Amino acid sequence: MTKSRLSNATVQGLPAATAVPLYDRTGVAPGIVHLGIGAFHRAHQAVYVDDCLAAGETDWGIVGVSLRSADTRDALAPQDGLYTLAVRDSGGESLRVIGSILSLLVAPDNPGAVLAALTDPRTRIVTLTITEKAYLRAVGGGLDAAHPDIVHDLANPQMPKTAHGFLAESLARRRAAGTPPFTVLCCDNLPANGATLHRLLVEFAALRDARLTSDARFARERDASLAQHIADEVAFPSSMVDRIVPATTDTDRTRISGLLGVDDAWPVMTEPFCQWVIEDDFPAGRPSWERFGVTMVGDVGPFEDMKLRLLNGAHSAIAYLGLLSGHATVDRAFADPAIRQFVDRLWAEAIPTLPQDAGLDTTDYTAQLAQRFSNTALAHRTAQIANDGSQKLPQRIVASAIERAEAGLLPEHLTLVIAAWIAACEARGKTLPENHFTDPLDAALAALDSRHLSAEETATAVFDLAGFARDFAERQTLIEAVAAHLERLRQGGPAGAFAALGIQ
Ligand code: CS2
Repeated sequence: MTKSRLSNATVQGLPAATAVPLYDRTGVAPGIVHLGIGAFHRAHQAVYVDDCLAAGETDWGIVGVSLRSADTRDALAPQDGLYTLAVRDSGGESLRVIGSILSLLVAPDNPGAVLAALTDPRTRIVTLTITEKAYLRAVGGGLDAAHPDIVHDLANPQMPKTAHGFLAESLARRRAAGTPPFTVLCCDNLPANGATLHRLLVEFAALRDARLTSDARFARERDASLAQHIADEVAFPSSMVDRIVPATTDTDRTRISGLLGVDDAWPVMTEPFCQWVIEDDFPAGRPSWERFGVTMVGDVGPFEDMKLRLLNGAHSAIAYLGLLSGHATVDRAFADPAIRQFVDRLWAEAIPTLPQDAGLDTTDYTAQLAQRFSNTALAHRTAQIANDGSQKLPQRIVASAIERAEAGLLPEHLTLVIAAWIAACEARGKTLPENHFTDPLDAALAALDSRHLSAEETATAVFDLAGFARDFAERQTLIEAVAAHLERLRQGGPAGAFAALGIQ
């Protein structure tokens, strides 16, 4: 017999051990539109919002938007947006059904519905987790104006595909209607993420202004510069988000549905740890997140740097060195004594690049990270973290390497992570499955690989392609260090590279 589905109708009948929304979901109004409704959002921001809704702040329900695939909408719409959050560690698993997602939209199916949600006066905050590559930055850091999706969105402002296109069009419509702008809250792992998105969106809006000025169909907008409006009147607080969220597997789905007694097509797995630090700049109002563990601050920079450089930097190291050493999950890679020792040394190299006067406790932080990476109940796949290295390494690894080199020190461990990324890319289709992980630079990387270049030629070409250390005077020193590691990885694998660092 097929089980019934998790939904408003079945949620109150779940086993008592599962926490469920106790507030009246029909009384919740949408106040937040979230772009990028993947597992991370559902294990993090949506949970804090669920807490606020349960406390009676009923104006902040979430409209979830996928910019690409219909998968999440197809899984959750039949469940009235409900899904199970499974918090797992060696002590067991606790289940909670989250009710904060009121509806789901798929941008390619219906861009008009997404624009309608964004222009709804009740929408006062737009949050984003669209992954690093969806910000469409060129190698120099500015907007990639030649990207086909940007070209498309400039030519078709009312049928956008990108986050930039949706934000610009909806902010233009709100201004035309006299509706105050929403606050844009970036929740991706980018440095100064709010300021970065602000800068990119102003660039996009300037291109759009220029385009509309020359197009008779949009004469109405001629006098009003959207770029200026976004630059002056829209708030883009930065935020640091942190929770480890491995991709859900079919085994997870079966186990959770068994525990619930009803089917949940897309439960989300996560760890007990959860952190959100947000710059407090919300002119249109916000939920009282601070009541539920969110830290509201004036400057999120130090927290962001510590997280990107210590957590995410180590994650990338574990992913690439783990893959090259045959470890499928973070906990197994981290239990490998050589990788463990390497990560300690990587932290020691990166920590001096963090602000010394911001009250960061890096000893406590790294001890906590070591515990989190050892969580055997998560089975966080190294291949998942390995995706999009060209977009992730600049803020996780290259930025620290540049600062160490500026201080006159050779960042031997940081540069090994870059070499391990290159070697792991080269291993695909050989010792690793062909598409074990992917990268926006895959076509160019495959072309490089087919030329069988020396380690130094490869490192130089990869730095050029990815724009690593582009404006750094001592870029060549970093390239040579990466090349030396890459040569050893090619010859002797991770053991060879570790031996040169005195790691057994
Ligand atoms: C990971 C992050 O996949 C990755 O690149 O490093 O998703 C990481 O798990 C989160 O940032 C943790 O907050």
